[in-house]
Amino acid sequence: MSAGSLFADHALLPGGWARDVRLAWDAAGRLTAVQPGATPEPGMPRAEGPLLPGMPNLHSHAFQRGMAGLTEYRAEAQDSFWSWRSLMYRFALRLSPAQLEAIAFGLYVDMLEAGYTAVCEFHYVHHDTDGHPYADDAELARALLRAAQRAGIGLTLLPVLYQTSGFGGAAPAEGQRRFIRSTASMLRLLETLRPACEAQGARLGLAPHSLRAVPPEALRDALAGLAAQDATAPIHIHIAEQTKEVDDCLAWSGQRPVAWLLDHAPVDARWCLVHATHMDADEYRRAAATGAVAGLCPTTEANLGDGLFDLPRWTVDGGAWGVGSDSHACVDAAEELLMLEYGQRLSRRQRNVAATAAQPEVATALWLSAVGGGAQASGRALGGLAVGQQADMLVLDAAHPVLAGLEAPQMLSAHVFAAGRQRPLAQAYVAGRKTVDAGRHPLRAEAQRAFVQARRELLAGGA
Ligand code: NGQ
Ligand code: ZN
Repeated sequence: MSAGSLFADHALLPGGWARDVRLAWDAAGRLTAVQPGATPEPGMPRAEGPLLPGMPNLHSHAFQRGMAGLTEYRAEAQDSFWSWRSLMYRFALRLSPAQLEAIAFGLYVDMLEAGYTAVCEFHYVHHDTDGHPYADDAELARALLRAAQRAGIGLTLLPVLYQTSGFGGAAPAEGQRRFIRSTASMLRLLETLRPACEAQGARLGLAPHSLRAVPPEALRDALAGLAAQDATAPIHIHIAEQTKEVDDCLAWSGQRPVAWLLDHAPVDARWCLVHATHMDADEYRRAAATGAVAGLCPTTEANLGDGLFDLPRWTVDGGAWGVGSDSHACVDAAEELLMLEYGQRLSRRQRNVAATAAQPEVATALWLSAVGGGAQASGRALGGLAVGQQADMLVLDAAHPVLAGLEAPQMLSAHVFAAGRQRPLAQAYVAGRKTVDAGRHPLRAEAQRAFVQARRELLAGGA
């Protein structure tokens, strides 16, 4: 990596839009200067359009990209999240390490072209197809690390603890055999992965899959073990995605999942509550007050029929949130924000729900909040265009017909709300390094070939 600089006529800083911004970063890709109202130094590179902070993608199951679009048919009389999950398990059971790497590589290249400059990988397919550990227990995690490295995307790796098939210690199902590990083996896996993560600047955290999959003692022991290794590591959990999950948790404990978690775990700003979809008023208030990030995956939550998160109820108490592409039926940061805002509009019969008095431009408000929450959930310095943060940046294509002639905030607004399936993004930088130019990743063709080949193999081998 090498130090660099950029001048932007318009840049979206954490406090809002600024003009004539001079940015500089050091050899590690960390911003050392962000000066509005500056004059460009002679020969300084200029951004071709408005500069945005790159979006951290806070929730990904990379392998699911290989089955995107392939579950949109009637499999049961009344399809649901649970019938989708059966199809997904069948797919997960066939995956080889090489196929995972190819799918993840293709996905991460897509992400970089789609506005995501970092990803949190919630990684739970650990073992071989028989459910036995690979000779190298970290085999599949290493495939993800390599894929991220080759694509040039930032990574937070979250190995997933998975032990039971339901509340109350229900034994795992046969179809879950690749996910299961003891708490001790998880803590060893984290130790094994730490040097590889450090070598490529990836952050290592932990993801107890859900309260359905991790019994209370295991949750407690895993958190204690993690804290002994890294007391500030990010912790992600699927928490209340489906109403059945809420009902089952009530039947087991007398409490709803978010309330149970808040009473039994040290939830704080390290935590990301993924799919905190079903909360009562008390849970919204209490969970927001912990400083945890709500991990919202609007297109996946729509695709799977989860339900709607109540954004204003969360933000009124200062709740942090970010977005993830989760199952990757859609891979586009702007589209997640559009879906999030539209869900709120549909349920409230209002417009511009995420806008505030301080930030009336709704796309700007959405983008900044999602960057802040995504950075926090990533456990990395990705918090936007400010000194000390990593130089993860996007340049809007000001010449694109959807944007041409507009003011900078309108360009972002058009990008989120009016671009349809076009994508007016010109460049992406990760840690100051240009990874996308003219909307294209240099390894796009190679990545797409590998992805298509892996998917073809998986479908040919499929039941
Ligand atoms: C997952 N995905 O781990 O891939 C889950 C489904 C489950 C989402 N929740 C499996 N979107 O929750 O049991
Ligand atoms: Zn998930």
